[in-house]
Amino acid sequence: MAKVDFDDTRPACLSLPICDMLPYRSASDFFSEFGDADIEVTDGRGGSVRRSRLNELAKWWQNQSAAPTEEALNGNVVHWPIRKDDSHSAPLQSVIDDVTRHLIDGHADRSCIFDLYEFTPIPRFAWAIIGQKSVPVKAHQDMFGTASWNLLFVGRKEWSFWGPELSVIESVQPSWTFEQRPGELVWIPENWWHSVRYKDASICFSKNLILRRSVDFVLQSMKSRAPRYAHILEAVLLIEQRGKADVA
Ligand SMILES: O=C(O)CCC(=O)C(=O)O
Ligand SMILES: [Fe+2]
Repeated sequence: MAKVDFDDTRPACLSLPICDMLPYRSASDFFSEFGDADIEVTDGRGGSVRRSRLNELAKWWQNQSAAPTEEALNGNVVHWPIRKDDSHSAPLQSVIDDVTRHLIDGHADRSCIFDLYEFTPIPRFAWAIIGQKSVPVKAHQDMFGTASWNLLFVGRKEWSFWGPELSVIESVQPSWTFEQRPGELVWIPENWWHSVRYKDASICFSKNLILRRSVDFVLQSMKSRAPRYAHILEAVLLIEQRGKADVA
C-alpha cells in the first residue's frame, strides 16, 4: 500500500482506500456483527458514563427510539473503547491496527510510544464513536496533548479547527472547516482545537497517539490529570533509556 504523505503538524483530511478493507460494508453490518456487545458509554473525554448494549443504541442511532438513558446520551456521542482484553471489542482491534500501520508506514515518528510495548496495562486509546445526526461535539483539545486520527466509516461530519496557540477560542473564527465523508481520515495534530457537527448519523474509528515529539508535554499532562498513565509512560521511557545505555 502507498505511503501516506502529508504534513502531520497540521490538520488534514485524507482520502484513503481503508474503508474497502473493513469487514462490514454498512451500519447494519456493523450493528449485526457487534449488536450483542455490552459496551461502555463514555463522554467525549473518555470518562465512563454507564454500560449499554449496542443493540439498544442501534435503534437510537437510527432514530427509531429515544436514547436508552436520555440524560446520559443527550447531546453526546458514544465512545466505545476498543481493547484486546475485551472479547466484544477485540475484533475491532485489527481495524485500528491496520489503519495505524498504514499511517506510520515509512513514517515511524507517527507511531504511538505505547504501541511499541505489549504490556497489558498499557492503554491503547482506541474507540468506535457513534453519534446521531446533528450532534455537536464542542470545541476541545484531545486528552494529554495526544495527536489522533479519526476514520469515518458511515455518515458525514463537519469539522472546524483552531490553532494550538489559542488559549480561548470563543468568538475566534476557525482557521479551517471541512466536511468528512466515508473512507476519509482526519488527522488531528497535538493540541489543535477541534469541534465536530454530525451532518448524518455517523460511525467512525479513532485512536489517540503519544508522539515522540510531544512526549514531554504528554508526560506532564498525565502527571497532573492521570497519574496512573504517567506511571506507565515513565516506565516505558525508562525501558527505552536502559535500552540505549546497553547499546552504548
Ligand atoms: O465524534 C467525533 O468524531 C469527534 C471525536 C473527538 O473529537 C474526540 O473523540 O476527541
Ligand atoms: Fe477530539
